[in-house]
Amino acid sequence: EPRAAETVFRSTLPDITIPDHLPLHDYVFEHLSRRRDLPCLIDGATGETLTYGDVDRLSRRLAAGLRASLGVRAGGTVMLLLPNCVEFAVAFLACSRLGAAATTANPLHTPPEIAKQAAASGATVVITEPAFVPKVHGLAVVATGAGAEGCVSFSDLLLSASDAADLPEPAIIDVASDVVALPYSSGTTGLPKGVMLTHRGLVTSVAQVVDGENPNLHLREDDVVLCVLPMFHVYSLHSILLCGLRAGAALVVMKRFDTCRMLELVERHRITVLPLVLPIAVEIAKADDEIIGRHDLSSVRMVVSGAAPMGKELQDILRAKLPRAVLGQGYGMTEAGPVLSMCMAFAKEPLPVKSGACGTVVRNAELKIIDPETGVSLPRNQPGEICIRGNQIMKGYLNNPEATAATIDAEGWLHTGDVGYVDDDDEIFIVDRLKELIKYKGFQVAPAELEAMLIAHPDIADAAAVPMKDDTSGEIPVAFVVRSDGCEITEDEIKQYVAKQVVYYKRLHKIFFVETIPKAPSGKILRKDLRAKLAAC
Ligand code: AYL
Repeated sequence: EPRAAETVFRSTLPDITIPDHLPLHDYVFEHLSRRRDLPCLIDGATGETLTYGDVDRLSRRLAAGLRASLGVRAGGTVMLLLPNCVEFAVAFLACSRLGAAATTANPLHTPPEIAKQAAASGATVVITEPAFVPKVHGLAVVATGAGAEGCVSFSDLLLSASDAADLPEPAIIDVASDVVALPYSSGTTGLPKGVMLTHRGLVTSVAQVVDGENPNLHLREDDVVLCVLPMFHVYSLHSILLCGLRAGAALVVMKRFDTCRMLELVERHRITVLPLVLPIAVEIAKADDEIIGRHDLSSVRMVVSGAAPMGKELQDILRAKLPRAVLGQGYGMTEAGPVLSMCMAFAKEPLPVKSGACGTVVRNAELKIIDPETGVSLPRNQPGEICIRGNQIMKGYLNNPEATAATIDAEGWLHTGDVGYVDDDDEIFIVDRLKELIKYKGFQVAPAELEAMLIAHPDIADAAAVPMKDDTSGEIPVAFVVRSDGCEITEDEIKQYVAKQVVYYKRLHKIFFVETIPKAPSGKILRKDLRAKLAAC
């Protein structure tokens, strides 16, 4: 029986030609010959600047060193356990050159969290800072900086290859299937899984945003982009590092966020593009006009927000503080490659946008909104599950065909678990989330991970972790807990028990003791009921 025509939304910009033969590093450095002397990475702490030529050379040398000293080869996996630093960028590009995958992780993760990802990803080498070396076990460790005993030194690896040395023989990369980045994400359900992003996938996603005659996100060679969002997260990896390099912009790399430091750097380097997340936007909004007034922020022409919803009120406050800047959102999901939509006010030929919208679907992609019950595609202005299709989406979850099949359907549509609609001007508004994910300051917290931990405690009979709305963090993780018979475990004890095992952003902020956890006959937790309970209190 023929199916009714689907309502498919496309970019209002025409499709572009996207290279489908270049590995990621060759794609971002495609224009290197005329950019060798342009600034590429600026260390925010020291002001030290690496040019495009420097970054190209260092990444070649590191690749040669990783191959010669640590046996990293095509098909291998390297874990990057680094805060923002220029070494991150060099290491990521070196892995790309080798045909190896970089699995990125937050260095503040606990040793068990790191061990889990290292084992699941198949990483054989980890690149980290001396301070985090004690957290890593069972892998070869490369340490940046000085003074890490028993490790291979990052700078020695750079020195082991001569300046002239290209790779002895370039790695053979199959751009359509070889994985270059392997971030971890829990997707719509369950525990974190390795998201396989291929060379072609990331090239496509970067091109969709910054390439073409009228790029959707217009970055230029004279732009200076603040890189304070962590590059181990796909938002910064894609939309700052890779988009910035492709466009030939300079990136000011900042290790830790601090409002005053950030304002200083904006003034000193004449930063033009500020990619932010909600908590940073809140800090700027809260900052005294007196402090803001002390700095010349007139260079900022674009403020990009992504990774979590940002309300209209906050956008309005920010707009007043940075009157020369265009403000807008990008919408992404690790599995989607990552960007689904980008604000059209950032285009070379900008269009007006509405507050609260999170962009228009990127070029060379299809987006549809489906009724979550029936799967039927919906017309404009009707909310439903957002689905996307195109070469940019993930290849799948590593070693997990079931989870892959539950996320990408037989026709190639990736189901996001986000609820939204497309309005009359093709702008996308996200209004709800079907998936269980909790988003704290843009970071993912997988309820399944917290629930497994809670249920493992002998005094806890059952538990459910859910998001609670929060003005500065977006959402905070909280839990409903059923105590085991006769047990008196307290809220504080439970919070402590979890806090000891997880990175700071997964900590539980509140515990609600209940008699039972509401569940469907299938055993699935009725998270909507719990979220409704929270909204009422
Ligand atoms: P993940 N508004 C509302 N929710 C959002 C938005 C947004 N602008 N962006 C992301 N989300 C939520 O995998 C949404 O629920 O990727 C989505 O499914 O950690 C989930 O976060 C995905 O979380 C960009 C802009 C990348 C954003 C990103 C997203 C990275 C977060 C590149 O330029």
